[in-house]
Parts: sequence; C-alpha cells; structure tokens
Amino acid sequence: MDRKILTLCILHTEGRVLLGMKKRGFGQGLFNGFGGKVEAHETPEEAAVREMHEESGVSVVITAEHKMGIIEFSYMDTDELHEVHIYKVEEFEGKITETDEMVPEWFPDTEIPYHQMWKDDPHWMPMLLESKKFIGAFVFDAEKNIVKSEISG
Ligand code: 8OG
Repeated sequence: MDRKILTLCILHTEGRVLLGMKKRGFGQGLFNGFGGKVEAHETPEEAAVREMHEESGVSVVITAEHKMGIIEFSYMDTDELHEVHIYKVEEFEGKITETDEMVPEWFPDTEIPYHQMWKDDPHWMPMLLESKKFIGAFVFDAEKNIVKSEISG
C-alpha cells in the first residue's frame, strides 16, 4: 500500500458551508472541502492552510484544535491508501476565488449537496458540522461505491 497523507478543510460559518466543485484530477465533478497532499517539509496543519489558500483564495488559521477527524480511504482498483486529516474552520480572511482546481460555492448547512459528493461524506459531515470528533475507514470499489465502512464518533 502506498500511503499518502492528505488534508481536507471545511469552512463553516453563519450556517453555511464552503465547498468546491473539483474541476480536474482526483474527485473531478464532485463537491468537496479544500485540501491535498501534505508535503515532506510540512505539518498537516501547514498543508491545510496552504491548500485552502491555493484552491479557494482565502486565508485561514488552522491548529491541531481544528482537527475534527482522520479517515483512511482505500480503493480496490489502486494500491493507494489516503489518510485524510479533516479540519473545520469558522473564520477566514480574503476573497473567495475560483481557481484552476475548484469552483467555490456556499451551501446552507441544511442543504449539503450529498448527491454530488463522495459517498462517504454523509457518514461524517453531520458530525463535523456539530463539532463532534470522529475516526473512520472506507474502502471504495472501482465505481467509487463504498464496499466497507467504519466510522465512530
Ligand atoms: O490533491 P488532491 O486535490 O487530489 O487531493 C484530494 C482531496 O480529496 C483531498 O482534500 C483529500 C480528499 N479526499 C481524498 N480521498 C477522498 C475520499 O475518498 N473521500 C473524500 N470525501 N475526500 C477524499 O483524497
């Protein structure tokens, strides 16, 4: 297994959630939070700040206290395992901007577009929105359907 450490950051403020429609690469065509690979010289929190800025244009402060969960994703059609560190932030500075990778969009937190998101998201996003911590693991088949799931809050 090729283990990659990634980040995922959800901005939740004033009853709304900022998601991005992924324009290219892994997860193309799906809404997700903002994030990506942790580089060798970075902590996950540093990577989360960098990715949030690169993909949405906004500046955020992220510390270990913002971490809501860790989920391990594996995919039956690859030998990759994604260890994703998931953060929630409630404050930001700067202008939300479309980038090469993402089209940002606000959603009321009662209208999260789960039908256009990774199928694991409804298993943990409600906990994140309520600031409950979680840990989990999901296995996807080649069609990106869940074949195994474990999540505990
Ligand atoms: O660098 P890149 O944009 O490819 O990073 C992928 C982003 O997607 C990163 O924020 C972590 C997140 N992510 C995975 N796998 C999965 C998954 O199976 N489900 C969800 N919801 N997000 C995922 O890398």
